[in-house]
Amino acid sequence: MSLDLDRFRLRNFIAALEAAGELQIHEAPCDLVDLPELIDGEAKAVLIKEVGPERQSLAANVCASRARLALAFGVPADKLREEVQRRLRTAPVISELTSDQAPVQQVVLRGADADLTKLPVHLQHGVDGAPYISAGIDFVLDPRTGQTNSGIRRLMLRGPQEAGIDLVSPSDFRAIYEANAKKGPFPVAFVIGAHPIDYVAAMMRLPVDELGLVACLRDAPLPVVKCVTNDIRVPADAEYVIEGYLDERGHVEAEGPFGEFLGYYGAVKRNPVFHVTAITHRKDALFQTMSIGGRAMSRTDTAQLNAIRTEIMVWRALETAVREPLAVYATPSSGGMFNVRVSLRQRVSGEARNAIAAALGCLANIKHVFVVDPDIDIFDHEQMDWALATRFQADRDLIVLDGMRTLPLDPSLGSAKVGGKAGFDLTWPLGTQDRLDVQVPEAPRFEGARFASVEAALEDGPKYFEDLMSAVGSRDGREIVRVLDDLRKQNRLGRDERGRYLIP
Ligand SMILES: Cc1cc2nc3c(=O)[nH]c(=O)nc-3n(C[C@H](O)[C@H](O)[C@H](O)COP(=O)(O)O)c2cc1C
Ligand SMILES: [Mn+2]
Repeated sequence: MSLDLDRFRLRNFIAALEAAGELQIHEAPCDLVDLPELIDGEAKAVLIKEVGPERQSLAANVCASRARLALAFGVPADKLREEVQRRLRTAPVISELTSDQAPVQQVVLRGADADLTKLPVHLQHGVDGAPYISAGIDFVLDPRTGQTNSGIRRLMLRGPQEAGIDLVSPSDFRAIYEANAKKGPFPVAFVIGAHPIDYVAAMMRLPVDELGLVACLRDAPLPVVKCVTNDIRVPADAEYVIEGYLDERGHVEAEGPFGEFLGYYGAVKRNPVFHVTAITHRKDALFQTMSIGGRAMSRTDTAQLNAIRTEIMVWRALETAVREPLAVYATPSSGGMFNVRVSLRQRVSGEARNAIAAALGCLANIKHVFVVDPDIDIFDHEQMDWALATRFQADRDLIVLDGMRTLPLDPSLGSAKVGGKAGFDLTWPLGTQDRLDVQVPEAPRFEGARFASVEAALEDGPKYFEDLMSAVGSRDGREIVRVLDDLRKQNRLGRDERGRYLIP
């Protein structure tokens, strides 16, 4: 099988971003301290060509917009969820390469040469515990199943060969580590610098081999290579791999604070320690960093990656809960999970509320769900605001759930262990649609039947002013006002309850 080892290379995707006008390039050499200013809140992806004394290249914000993620999957933004779901249904093909065939092992560093402090890792936020590697995809083997598990996990530098890893949130990796930690060092490999698809794959939490998941989502055979210091297989076309292990002491060392994905700092936690055994990389490797928190949430990698996962989980729940879901949107400004919008075509009364219950229950992280009829574009903030303002009665259409399992990191929880969730039913009650006062005004269309005169048209039946204009082919309308005035003076004009003119 011939494999294209550049097609899913981060550098190539960066080139595609440049062609699409989605890339900000910084040619001038800069220091690590300059990075936040060049990256944070930037709407485009960023390529910094020469960072630090080693003059390494660094990419940032690569996944931090839906347009760029859609580009990665080769579809328009509004087809992204559908395309990811289509690819999830395909069969994975994995092809193992030898070390000398694998671009990511062109350079192999071991022992003291495998030095985290030689990588372009910067302090992202003022109060962070140390510089963090924020774009690491971890791969581990689950001894129970033999499958590879993968996720995205941050690493806080503690020294040339040591880093803190955040394994506090419930995850497959945490469960696998905790089941095996006592047996000795637990091997793990981190990929840094990868195609956005690989990051989307790492965000999925499906009980399958997650190397296979990368292959499925790429919709192409995945080249893998075995690590040089353990048995884990990783994508062979990545930019960097950091190999090592978590030691058996478990959650013992201080990790954090860190600017988190809700837009606020997360506190210091007790976490395991990662030890480096090797670093391998491409010859012209491109390092990567990810934006996490702050005020420009919708322009962070984290919120955009979260949003896709949330939308897929919600869609699955909606498919079983209601007949005709149409679209789902997890707003990136809410971290891609807290506020979720759903549009659906209600077939029977109550479906909107069922959709709310399903969405709020399917993921702990979902806090508020807004459900609308098909005419509202859920990606349009103005239309959503209008729907909330005009289609919602708080005493009738608000569903509040208390004592729910939510995200412990939510700062509004205070010290509570469980939290509140709410659903907003912004749909019209079934049968309302005929009422004129729920019809949305649109420009007149003048496309009704033709008649010899206004009078003849009115004799045919009640008509709106728009119909009368089209009835006589009027290009003006004011002459019809005069005809109606004459009829009214002859006591031959009436109006019905909808406002249509008629001859009584
Ligand atoms: C940029 C980024 C950083 C993340 N960092 C962490 C982290 O440090 N710890 C963690 O538990 N989850 C983190 N996550 C979320 C996990 O990667 C995600 O829940 C993943 O699906 C877990 O996979 P697993 O359950 O297969 O282990 C991060 C997500 C993103 C997008
Ligand atoms: Mn998993």
